Amino acid sequence: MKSISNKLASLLLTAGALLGSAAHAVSDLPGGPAVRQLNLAPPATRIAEEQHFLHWMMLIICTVIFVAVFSVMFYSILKHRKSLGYKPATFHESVTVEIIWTIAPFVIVILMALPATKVLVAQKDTTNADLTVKATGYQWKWGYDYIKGEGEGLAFVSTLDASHRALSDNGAKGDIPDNYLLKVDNPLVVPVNKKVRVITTANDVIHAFMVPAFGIKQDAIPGFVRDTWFRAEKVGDFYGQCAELCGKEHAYMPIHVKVLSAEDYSAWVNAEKKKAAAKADDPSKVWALDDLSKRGEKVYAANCAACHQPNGKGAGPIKALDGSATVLDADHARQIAVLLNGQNNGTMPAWKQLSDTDIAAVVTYTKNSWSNKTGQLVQPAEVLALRGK
Ligand code: HEC
Ligand SMILES: [Cu+2]
Repeated sequence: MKSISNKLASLLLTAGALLGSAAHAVSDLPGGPAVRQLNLAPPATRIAEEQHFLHWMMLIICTVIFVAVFSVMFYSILKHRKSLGYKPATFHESVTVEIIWTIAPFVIVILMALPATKVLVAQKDTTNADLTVKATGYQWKWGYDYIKGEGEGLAFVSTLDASHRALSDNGAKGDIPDNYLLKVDNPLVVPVNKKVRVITTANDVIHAFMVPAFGIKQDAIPGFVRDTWFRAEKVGDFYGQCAELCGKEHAYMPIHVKVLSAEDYSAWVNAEKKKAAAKADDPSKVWALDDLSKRGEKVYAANCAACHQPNGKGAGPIKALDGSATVLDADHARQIAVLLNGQNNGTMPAWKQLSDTDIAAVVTYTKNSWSNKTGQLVQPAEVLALRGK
């Protein structure tokens, strides 16, 4: 008896946790999801506002029609049923009725289609953008390239925060931050009140770029470019996610857009430009083994450890790097080629978006870690020479 009631209690607790009322209270995330959110995300752009209006207008029209039609139907069925002795009318082809049931829906459809078309056309108008950013979907992260406008030339990759990933791997036990699985290392930063065109594409499979508060959702398709736009009307942080099932880590490629005032945005651009200049690696630089391996450790932790494990042992179909013949091979080209092109139809993804130095660093690191003690040093120039081959 006791154990049954215990089980029941834990079941109720689990149900409570699912509803969000467990001990670890999660609060609304401004610009992101709210606890027990029912409505669309609070709009931060005109387009999103208009989508709200359309949504509610259509819902109200449909509800009114639903109630009206079903009231008449049930009333007729009940009042005119055979058991009350009702004698049915037996007319055919009432022109009046036919005209009414043609005209009325037609007018309703037009009333709904006109404002919807207006918003749809506005959504698709990506001309005259102040800033153009390319968003590239990767399994499983987003790459952002500032193509045109203030910040042109900036490019970075935006990945889920490792601590959130670890929390998820542990079954989300403990304190859950409000931005759970939405925190990234490098958010997409844009200026407020400027038209931002987002060009979407992908590197491997179809992803989709979605930010509900902006009212945008656009597929990112390998080999194609699509675009969408937004003009954020308030500064703040806004969140979205990849919205196209893109593989097993689909839930781990969030989108964080940071909207800054014009001055803050300029300051951010300047700081990023300085950082990029400082970081810009000269692929002809000749590195020492220790320095490059240290750098490679970071590259490995950020990009490889999720699959190959921090101990290099891999898991299941993910081959171990510890002791791998490819990694141990004295011919550096063999492992560099795996990194540049991927392996086994992309189950090992290509890493050509990493810099020559990062690839050289991670290759050097794997060649000198765990039981791999090759002493081999791979210089960035070797990677550069093999690119595009
Ligand atoms: C999405 C998971 C994933 C990530 C991330 C990943 N790999 Fe792999 N990797 C694989 C899989 C799966 C294979 C095995 C492919 C096959 O079946 O041949 C593999 C194979 C390899 C191989 C060839 C091993 C051999 O013996 O054939 C090397 C080298 C390698 N990965 C290095 C890396 C490095 C370095 C990184 C980080 C930059 C990395 N991988 C990131 C999944 C991944
Ligand atoms: Cu995706």
